[in-house]
Amino acid sequence: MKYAAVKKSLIGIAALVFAVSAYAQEKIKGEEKAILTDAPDVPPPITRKHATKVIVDLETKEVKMRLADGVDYTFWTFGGKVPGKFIRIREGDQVEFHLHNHPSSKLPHNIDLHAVTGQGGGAEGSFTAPGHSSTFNFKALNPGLYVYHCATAPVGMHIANGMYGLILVEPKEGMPKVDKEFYVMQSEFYTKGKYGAPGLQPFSMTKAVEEKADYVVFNGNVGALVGDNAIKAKVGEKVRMFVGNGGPNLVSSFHVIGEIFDRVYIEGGKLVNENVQTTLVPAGGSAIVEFKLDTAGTFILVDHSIFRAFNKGALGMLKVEGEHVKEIYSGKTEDGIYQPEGGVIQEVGESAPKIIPAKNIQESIARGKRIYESSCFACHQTNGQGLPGAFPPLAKSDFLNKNKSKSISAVVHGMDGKVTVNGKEYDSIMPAQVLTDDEISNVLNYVYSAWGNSKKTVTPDEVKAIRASGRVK
Ligand code: HEC
Ligand SMILES: [Cu+2]
Repeated sequence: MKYAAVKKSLIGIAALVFAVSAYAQEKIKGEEKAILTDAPDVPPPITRKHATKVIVDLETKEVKMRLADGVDYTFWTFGGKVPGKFIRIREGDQVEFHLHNHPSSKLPHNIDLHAVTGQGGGAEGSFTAPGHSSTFNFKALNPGLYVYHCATAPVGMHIANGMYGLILVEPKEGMPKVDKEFYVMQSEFYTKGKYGAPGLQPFSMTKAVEEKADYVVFNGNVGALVGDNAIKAKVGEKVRMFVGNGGPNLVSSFHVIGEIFDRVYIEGGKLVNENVQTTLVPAGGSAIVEFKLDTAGTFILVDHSIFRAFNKGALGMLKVEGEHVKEIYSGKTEDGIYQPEGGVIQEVGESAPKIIPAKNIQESIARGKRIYESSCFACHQTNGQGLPGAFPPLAKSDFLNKNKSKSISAVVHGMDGKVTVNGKEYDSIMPAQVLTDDEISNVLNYVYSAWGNSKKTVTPDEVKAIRASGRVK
């Protein structure tokens, strides 16, 4: 080899070695403050092509907030809400983390980020007394979606009270573009009283140890993603959900009714599975699910351990606007009566949750809306418009607006036989609704207040009387 050629190839090797080491230890360029968001919002995708120094400021705070209608809880939080703020950084970033513990806190707190490589995941570097701040640094070595949580003793209690959130470490090459991103985190609460028991509920250590959760919820409270709080998207859009599970105990069988996950980043890592119905999200773990919206509708997020969804709060909604593509899903095309055994009568459940009555009509209507959106909308449709030939409308229904006691009776005792609503005849069956007197008064107050109806009011006592007297003919 001639001298020049040797020199050239040596330069080549040196350049290669430099390139490889630069890849392993990407240079930190610049500095920025992390944008943090509350669920269900997610900070914007990272567009920079280099690693940087990211400054994260997170505050721990103990706050009294709503857990369910009529039920409050003293949550311990990262950033004032449950789940804690969503943090988004890039692989290779150098993070300067500041944990501030609000002076009003009764306890010290810290943070263990599963995205951290190092003892305790940041826990002992961040142990912070009330009214103090701690700083520690870490390098984001592995891309993925990670849970963070408080790890101050008793750890279980700090987590059970709401101290968890998600941190996304985007891979260097970024993530594929989608139209909407959402932050959904499941967790459970263990309270002294049963589900729905009113007032400020203290934490129950006994139930937590026995793993007997009273509440299993998405985003920190019952109804956080229901009705007006539902997450929204349009037909044709691609959505991505960053799903976490704070536990403290239960694993989640995360499922969206009426959708199939096109892609799931299993356990929030790199491996992608396709065409998944239900994905397991471990306590202290995550998953990223993606799907394209092919037709309009209300898609229900659940933990498919299904009593958690319908009896403990693990239910959310994704409302998709746009075209109902009949070829993909026709909706009901026909309804006939089928009654081989002469019909079924449903009994009112004895263990129906006890909730303190609404304080005023506004509160009753607000509660009623949530009941409507879980108990009635499947038949009477989202805006009370009904379904021709099958379910009569409640919007501007002459029957409803004229016959208060018959309407109460329909909900309490069920209804069947021929009925004419707004000039159209229906001959179908409405099953008795498994709801308490309070709940029925709330839902009817909502129905009467909505969609141009007559604004009649219904009290729990009126419902009680009709429950006692039997079906109103
Ligand atoms: C499983 C489907 C179904 C569910 C769920 C349901 N309904 Fe009905 N509802 C019907 C049908 C069917 C009729 C008409 C029955 C008939 O043909 O006799 C009806 C009739 C009614 C009527 C009287 C007719 C009218 O349109 O004004 C009212 C009021 C009513 N429902 C309210 C409710 C409320 C409030 C809820 C929720 C708490 C509810 N329904 C849940 C199917 C349902
Ligand atoms: Cu804590």
